[in-house]
Amino acid sequence: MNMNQLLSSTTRVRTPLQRRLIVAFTVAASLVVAAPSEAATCASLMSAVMPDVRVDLAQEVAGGAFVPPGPAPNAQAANPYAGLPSFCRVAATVRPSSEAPIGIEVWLPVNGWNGRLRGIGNDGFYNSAPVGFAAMAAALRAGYTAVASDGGRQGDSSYILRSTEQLTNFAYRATHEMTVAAKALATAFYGNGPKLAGVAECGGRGSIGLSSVQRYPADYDAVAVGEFIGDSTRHMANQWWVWQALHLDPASAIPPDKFPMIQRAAVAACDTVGDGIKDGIIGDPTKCTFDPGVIQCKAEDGPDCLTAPQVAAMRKIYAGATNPRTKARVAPPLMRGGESYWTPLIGPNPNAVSIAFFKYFALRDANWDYKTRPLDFDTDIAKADAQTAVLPINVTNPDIKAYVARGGKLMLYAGWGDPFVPPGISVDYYTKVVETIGKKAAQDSVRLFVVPGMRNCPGTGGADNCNFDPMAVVQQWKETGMAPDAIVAPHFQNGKEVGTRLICAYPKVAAYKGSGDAHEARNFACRMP
Ligand SMILES: [Ca+2]
Repeated sequence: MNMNQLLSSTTRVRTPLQRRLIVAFTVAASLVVAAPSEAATCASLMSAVMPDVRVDLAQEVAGGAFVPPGPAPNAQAANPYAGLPSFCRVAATVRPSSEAPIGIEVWLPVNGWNGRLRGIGNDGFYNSAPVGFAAMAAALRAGYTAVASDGGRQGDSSYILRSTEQLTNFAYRATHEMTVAAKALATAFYGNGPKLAGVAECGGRGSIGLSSVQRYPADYDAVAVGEFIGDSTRHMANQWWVWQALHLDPASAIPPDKFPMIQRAAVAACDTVGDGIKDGIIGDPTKCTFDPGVIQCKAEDGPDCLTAPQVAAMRKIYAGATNPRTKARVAPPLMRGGESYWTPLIGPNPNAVSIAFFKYFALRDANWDYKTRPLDFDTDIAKADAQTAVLPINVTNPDIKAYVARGGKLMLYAGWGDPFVPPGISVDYYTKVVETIGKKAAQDSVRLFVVPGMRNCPGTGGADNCNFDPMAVVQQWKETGMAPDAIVAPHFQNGKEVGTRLICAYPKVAAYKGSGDAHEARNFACRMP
């Protein structure tokens, strides 16, 4: 297939970003390999002097020789370190405060550095997590100098009650410190610093991109954040809203095997909404008003219908978390058309992270028991909003003027099918950013892509997915100056490639042109809804 044919005729230059990804903007990709001027040896980085930083290890690792600390990986699993190119490994400890050290790792390719730095996030929102070695290995393999941290906090979420310093580390300081150190080490090792610093993370790790953009605008130049975890209060509130709608009254519980049936009914009602074609995907679920009353059981309960209390629960979930006193919206809802993805949220027990969030971050009450005192969507949300422990974790500041003024690019993306974080949270943040920095600056520097049918992060797995590389998209944008207004990505269903999809920058929606194969992106155009 000629991928160039997939782009609209208005696109001037068509160059694949990677094997099968095309972005609808002009690209002039050239891989510039940094030419070291006064390079240092790896071992000499042991004596690198940086404020509050102690270098613990600076060692060249031969190609294929890296073995991560800890127990040996499962022999059956793919080894992410197999055949890794040789690199200079630096491990260091940053001590911005005596009680909360931050462990960092910086991996610098010995040969073939692409001249760029890639920051890797940490998974320790709930329980502390080690440095993400596998993600570092993937970045190194692609030619980047990679940097990651251990988050600078220890143990489970109860640390919030004990250590403001650790919270500060995890919320933003660890990312900033590791980035400053990595740039200094790259400059020392290669003789010149990175020409571009990028972050592309999906899910919990994505907060490193947003904390940098909002608080340290000079740290990164190209940031892609998927499945916005930047407003934990809203996204955790929605998880409680869903759970309480289904489980406060046992009659409301809906067996998991009914959710695919609910999704089929929603898609049948709204398949042509937004995209104008019956292809099993709701193109614009914000315009879908499917009411679950149409699948209410006429007589007895059965696998293909919902009881009256189950219908009421679904109506609540679709409406979204609401303050019972003021009727104001607390959080955006999960969207129609993604119900079969909701399995992690609908079971008998609430998500452990949502328990930890309200117990430790928001209510600061280690004894809070949701079984005896359900979450109150008036007073408890007010408490969360006033809770200073939550504020640094919630990276919701829409004022990113300093970041865009120095040329930084921000790409946000989400899936309309996301069961964990309502995609409306990304839409809300994007909308506030545009209002705050102005349409012109946003047009130059910010994009949001919300992918129909996608669960949360791009890839090849799941019932429906699009496989695009956000790092490649935002990096090309920064390096060429041409903003991506659409992405053409390989489309996967149940792990099988079925064609290509056009993904439009919000608020535009990919609409079928009226003829041709619905599995081909070229038969769609981006239109205002
Ligand atoms: Ca459709």
